[in-house]
Formats: sequence, C-alpha cells, structure tokens
Amino acid sequence: MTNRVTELLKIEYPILMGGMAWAGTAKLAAAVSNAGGLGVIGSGAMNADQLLEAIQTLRKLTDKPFGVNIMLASPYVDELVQVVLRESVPAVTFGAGNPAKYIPTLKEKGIVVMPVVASDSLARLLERSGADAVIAEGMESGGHIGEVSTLVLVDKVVRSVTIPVIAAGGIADGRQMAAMFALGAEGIQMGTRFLATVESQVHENYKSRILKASIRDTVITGAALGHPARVLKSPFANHIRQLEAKSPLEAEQILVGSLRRAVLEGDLESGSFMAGQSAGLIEQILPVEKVISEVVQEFFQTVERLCKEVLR
Ligand code: TUI
Repeated sequence: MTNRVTELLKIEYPILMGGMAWAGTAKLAAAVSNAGGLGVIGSGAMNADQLLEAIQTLRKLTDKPFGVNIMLASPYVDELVQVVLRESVPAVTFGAGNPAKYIPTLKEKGIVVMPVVASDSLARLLERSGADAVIAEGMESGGHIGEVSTLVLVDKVVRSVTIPVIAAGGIADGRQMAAMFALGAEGIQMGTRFLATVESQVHENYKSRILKASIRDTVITGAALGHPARVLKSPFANHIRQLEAKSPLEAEQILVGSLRRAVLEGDLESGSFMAGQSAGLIEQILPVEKVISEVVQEFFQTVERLCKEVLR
C-alpha cells in the first residue's frame, strides 16, 4: 500500500499501534514494525532512563521505523521529549493533551509528529503548529477518551485539516479500516487488537478478558474525576464509578497503580483493564503479523466488494 501515511513514516501498511502505557513494550512495538506497521513504545509509565532502555531494546529487535507515544499527563514529559530528541526516533505520537509547544524542536530534528486529538478544534490548532498528521481518536477507544464517536470525529477532522488523518477508537478489522478510508482517513491506529496477540506481554488474564468481552462489556470510569477512561466491566470498575461521585479523593487513591496491576499481575480484583469497544470484535490471540495481514486483506476485499456492489 502507498499513500501519504506510508510515505511519511516509510512503512508498508498505514497501520499504527496505539500508545499504551505498561502494555506498549519494545517487544510488541518491534513486532508491529517488523510486520510492516508502525510499532509504538508506550512511555506513559516510564521515566527517561526506562524509555531509553526500551528504545535500545526495540532497536535490537527491528531496523524498521517505529514511534514513541508521550502521554502529556505524565510527570516526565519534558525529559521524555529530551530522550526522543537525543535518540532521533523516527516518529512521536502524543496523547491526553495539547503538545503544540514541543512540535518545533521535534520538527528541527526531522521527527514525524502525530498528536492524538478528540476534537476538530485541536486538530486545526495542531496543523497550524506544524503537526505532520493527526490521530483522530473516538470514544470507542480504550483508556483516556474524549466525547465524540470515531465515525463522527474522523469525518469532521478530515474536513478540517489538510494533513493526513489517522483514525482510531474501536477499530480492529479491515472492514472498519475501509469504512475509515471511505471517510478520508489515510491510516488507522489499533490498541486493543494488538493486546490480544502472541507478542503482547500483558498478563494472560488480560488477554482472556478481551477474548471473552462482548461489545457491551466496557464502561467509563473516572468521568467524575475529569479523566474518563474506558475499561472492561468488572466489580472493581463498578466500585470506582460509585465511589467517584461520593468520594473523589478515595476513588483517585484506589485508581493509582490499577493499570499496572491489570497489565503485570492480571489482578481481577483491583486492576483497570483498559480496552476499547473493539474488544467485543476480537475472538482469537494471533501473532501480530497475522493481525496485520488479515486486516489488510479484509480491507482490500471490502474495497473490491463495494466497487462491485455499487457498480453492478
Ligand atoms: O491518551 C490516550 N489514552 C490514554 S492515556 C492513559 S493514562 C491517563 N490516565 C489518567 C489521565 C490521563 C491519562 C490511558 N489511556 N489517548 C489519546 C487521547 N487524547 N484521548 C483523548 C485525548 C485528548 C483529550 C483532550 C487529547 C487532547 C485533549 O485536549 C486537551 C487540550 O488541552 O486541548
């Protein structure tokens, strides 16, 4: 496949890995890059030394382009930006905030900058600030989310900017990829789909919970705390939702470390199993390469089918 996103990133398929704290390891990112997509190290829970180590590990596993996700709510943002500059990583994605002030120095180094946006207004602002592409992430996504669905957000963002738009949130297969391309997106980003792979290092409980989930098995926690996050339903998620209304400080306290407990320990009692609504579409743990080849194959089949059906 060749389009503006594959050319910008020098990759084979316009498929990006979501920036996932704890779960977005060097090993998983290298697998995505080796399969022709853009693997992305999730630095959300890392300090500068840990990010440097992850980049070095990834570089031993692949010589293909890759990215680093910087979560703007991290206390280490400035030092993480210094690491990606020093290491001249090929690409950076940003989430959970406005990264405009970091764009000029990253561009000077030739780093491709792709912020995640949940609104058309931020997309326009970041295009003016020099972003190379934007990732329009709808509220079907796992983790921290905005308020607009992927279908509506991608349509609006495509009409609002001239830089390439990458669609994210709820996407796990090739028919959805074709739907996003129909709206004018030139790439997709998937998170949850890559968690349920052989190379993913999340706890087995996390993978099996994704496989078992139906499309209605996610809920939003943290809305009353000002940081809504989509997670798999559980007694713990229900408990937080009740607590955050009455006692926000207590809710914040029990949320601390809950993503780590889910990813590393598979803690079913007090873990936050962040996942998108696409969890309900995922039926099998597959090698990353198979995920990407199936998505691409289904994308092309869908485009062909649409041409035939409409032109019959
Ligand atoms: O960032 C994500 N997903 C995440 S981050 C995360 S860890 C976290 N925990 C608590 C609070 C914050 C983060 C788990 N999952 N996705 C990208 C994303 N960015 N989704 C939504 C946004 C977003 C929202 C508002 C981006 C910009 C924005 O505007 C802020 C502004 O200043 O205009």
